Amino acid sequence: MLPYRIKAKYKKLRDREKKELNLDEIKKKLMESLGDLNEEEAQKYFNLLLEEKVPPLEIINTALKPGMDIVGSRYETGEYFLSDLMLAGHIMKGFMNILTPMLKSDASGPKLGTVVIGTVRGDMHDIGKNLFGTLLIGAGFDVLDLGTDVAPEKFLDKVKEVNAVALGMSTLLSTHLFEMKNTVDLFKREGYYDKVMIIIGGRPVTEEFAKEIGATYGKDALTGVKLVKRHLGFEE
Ligand code: B12
Repeated sequence: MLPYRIKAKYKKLRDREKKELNLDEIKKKLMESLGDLNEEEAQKYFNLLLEEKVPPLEIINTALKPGMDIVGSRYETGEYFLSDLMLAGHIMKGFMNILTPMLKSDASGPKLGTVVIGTVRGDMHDIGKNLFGTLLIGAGFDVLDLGTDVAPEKFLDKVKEVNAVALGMSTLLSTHLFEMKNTVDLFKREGYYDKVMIIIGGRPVTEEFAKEIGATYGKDALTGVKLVKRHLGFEE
């Protein structure tokens, strides 16, 4: 517990900052401090946005994801190392833990079916995939999340087992796009391709690639959920 005097001083500082910065500036500060891996600053601006009731998806799309893109670019140019990617993942997960319950909150009403999701074999990135799963739950789906590093056979087995209405695959590694094709090809070989919608997403995935392998392309998690709903006849 912070002593009262320190708490009051901190609150005064925050109030001053709130008055001096508009919402767009606070989002930019959050993006930059995440890009700089300055956890304390990032936490401060994140809290300000929550206090201002900025919707969780807006915080993700306009501040957190762009902040992670800065980290990615700095890694690419050699300014950051693997340990920095790990720290970025850790900070981002902390924020997602706070936002996830808010994104799930309107998950009442009838269930729309089960969607199996996972990150392809060899890939450990899961933040975007988890966001997709959370938004699916918020939209009324049951989600079976197979986690990361998922082999094509496991995707197929689970889709069969739970009679899934859709399969969502994620990868952030351009070197692992082929695992998406492997999975779709397995579904085709096993006669399961026409029984389930297959949607793919992640940084290196393009509309063209999705078309080429015979899957639906979700450019982001929210668009992906809308496409699944539309495919099943639930979306306007
Ligand atoms: C954090 C991070 C990590 C963390 C991941 C932590 C975790 N638990 O996920 C760790 C440290 C583990 C990591 C490791 C590595 N990483 Co990394 N990582 C990142 C970083 C900085 C951020 C990723 C992120 O979480 N973004 C935020 C989320 C919200 O965005 P997102 O996942 O893209 O999701 C959005 C969309 O893509 C979409 N989406 C995602 N999945 C799906 C699925 C569906 C169905 C739908 C509809 C939508 C959808 O929805 C979201 C938006 O709404 C990126 C850089 C970047 N610009 O993305 C590099 C990046 C992806 N990593 C990269 C690399 C090279 C690696 C390593 C190989 C490094 C190494 N030398 O070991 C390893 C790979 C380990 C492995 N086998 O997987 C490269 C990949 C380059 C390439 N050729 O593809 C990137 C692009 C960095 C760079 N610019 O060089 N990484």
